[in-house]
Amino acid sequence: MNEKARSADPAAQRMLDVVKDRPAGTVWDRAAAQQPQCGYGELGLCCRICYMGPCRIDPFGDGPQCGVCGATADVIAARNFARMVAAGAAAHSDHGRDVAHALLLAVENPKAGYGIKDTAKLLKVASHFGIATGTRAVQDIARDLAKAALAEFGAQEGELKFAHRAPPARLELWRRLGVVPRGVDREVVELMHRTNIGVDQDAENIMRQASRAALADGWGGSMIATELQDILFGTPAPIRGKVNLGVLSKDTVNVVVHGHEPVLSEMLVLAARDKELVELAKSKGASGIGLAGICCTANEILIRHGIPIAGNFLQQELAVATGAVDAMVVDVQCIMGSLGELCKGYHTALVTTSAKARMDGVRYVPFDEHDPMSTAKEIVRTAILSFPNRGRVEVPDETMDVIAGFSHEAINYMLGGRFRGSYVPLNDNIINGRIKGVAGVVGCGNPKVEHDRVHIELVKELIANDILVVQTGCSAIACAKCGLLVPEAAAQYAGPGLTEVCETVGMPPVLHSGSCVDNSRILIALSEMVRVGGLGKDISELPVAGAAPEWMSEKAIAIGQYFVASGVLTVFGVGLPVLGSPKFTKLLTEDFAGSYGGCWAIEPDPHKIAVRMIDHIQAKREKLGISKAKERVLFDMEMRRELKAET
Ligand code: SF4
Ligand code: MSK
Repeated sequence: MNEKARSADPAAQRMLDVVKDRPAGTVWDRAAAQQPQCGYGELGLCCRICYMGPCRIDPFGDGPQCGVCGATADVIAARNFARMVAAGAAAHSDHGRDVAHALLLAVENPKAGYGIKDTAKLLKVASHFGIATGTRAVQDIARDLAKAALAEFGAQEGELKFAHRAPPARLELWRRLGVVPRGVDREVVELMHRTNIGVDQDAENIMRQASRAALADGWGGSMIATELQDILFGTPAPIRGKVNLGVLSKDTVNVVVHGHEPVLSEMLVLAARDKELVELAKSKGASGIGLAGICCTANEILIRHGIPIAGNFLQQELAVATGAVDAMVVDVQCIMGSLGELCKGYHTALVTTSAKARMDGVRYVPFDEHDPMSTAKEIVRTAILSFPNRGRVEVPDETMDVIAGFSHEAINYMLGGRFRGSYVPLNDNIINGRIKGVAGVVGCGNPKVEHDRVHIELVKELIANDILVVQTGCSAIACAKCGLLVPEAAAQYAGPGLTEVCETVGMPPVLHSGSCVDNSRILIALSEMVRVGGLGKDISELPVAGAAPEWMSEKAIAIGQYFVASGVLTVFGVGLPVLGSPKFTKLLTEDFAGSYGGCWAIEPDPHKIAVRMIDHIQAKREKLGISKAKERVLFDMEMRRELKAET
């Protein structure tokens, strides 16, 4: 596979050329070495849940049609899928739990250095939890909120508080279906129990619990993470930043943060500005200290501080290969196991910081939550000391401007003004047809498909059809790199209606809403669109759709399932490990539409994903009676070739 076919990003292509002959290789080389990958696994037909197995089902019908225990293809595929939901929900929710701990710490140990940045949001979120506010001290309200949020993880009965933010019709539907989450941990544990050997052997019933666990993620763990992070570190508002490997300055000491949780990176932002450390960096010949991010930690510090992003998931190794990363600091999730060996071939100091995510042979600087600044300073000092050891530095030139930070509140203010913030203008523009609908395009990168290509082509086609796109995670980074997340992109790529709205408000046609846990912001935005009125009584009636075009993580599956269970058509690119069971596939892609009003779709081709989403949005418009005949802008081969040439 040549470098061009591996990535649509010229900076990544350039780095792939640079590392071509290096023994360490990259994720693409390892993906190639894995070919052909296990067909049973691809189809969801392999089971290793107990040690009578591993078992596999013959998809052609000639070999075994059930495992040693008698589990069928339907049950095996459903159990595998449900366990991905459980793992994804656990990851997001454990993040949420840590943020709730940080909020408690902010109150109980002010010396730790965390404070309450957004008091208005504290009061609002406290009210969702039924916590008295009035004239009470901020610290007391925050303490109560932190404790109430922590209690949401261990609750055994009842309903998660944030589930009540869903439109009443949706909440009622969940109640009828028996999927309103109780406690976050309870739903994940029960799902793991039910997918053990010899427990739940009905795919539909397994997925009922999978929905409950997924909803516990989206409307529980992830939403707690997002909301409490905003309270602690500030609610994002539109902010300008830069993105791509070119942000790594050759002259500064560069610290790259990678992972997901902002509790340390927030301190690194301050440590990188510390006068003493800046002086130390200068004494080693650097012009200063630069901070940049990879993956979702990058998104977190971009949306709050405008800190540049060096790249998305598939670029983590390429960043090290520039030779300009003096320290890479990682916490949890999406950190490639190859980094340890890779960094040994460069001067880069790799530092793990989470007790939950250590790497064999890699330096561990435990994150001290009671004194996070000293951890942050130690890491920056480590980077400064490794700066003089730099070898050859080859940083691609590419950088791109990005406007990020479109939280639910920011969208509110932007559209309705600071004092009468509201989604009314958004709904009005959807009803009058300037904006056809809203699409969430999110998720990872995957070497099974050309890096960034599917994200970019899909999003361009959506905005050309006047569909406002909201993004998070590595998908947002992919589109930011090719210039879609700036206001000027509207005139260049968007349809006339969307362009008019964007130019009036001064916003990009593609809104960056944050990290993976911030998909919960999209849930809140959808609920708000319903509440404002004119677009039906439930999320499933809205002209909206979602996609994860280059997904790879179990977290993406949890996200997909909570969007589906919230009533949204959700299209996954690459593939889905369920196709070995036609019955289970039908449950996900057809039957769910009947029960939840949202369902999965599986489609690797960006153009076909776009067609599926646009047609869905159009059908919803027709149902709402707001459809004026307008042809879909069909991207013919010529236009698609032009797209390819541009990216
Ligand atoms: Fe095989 Fe059943 Fe054990 Fe799975 S649970 S490995 S299908 S025997
Ligand atoms: S970081 S989960 S690769 S989006 Fe959230 Fe990116 Fe996917 Fe990790």
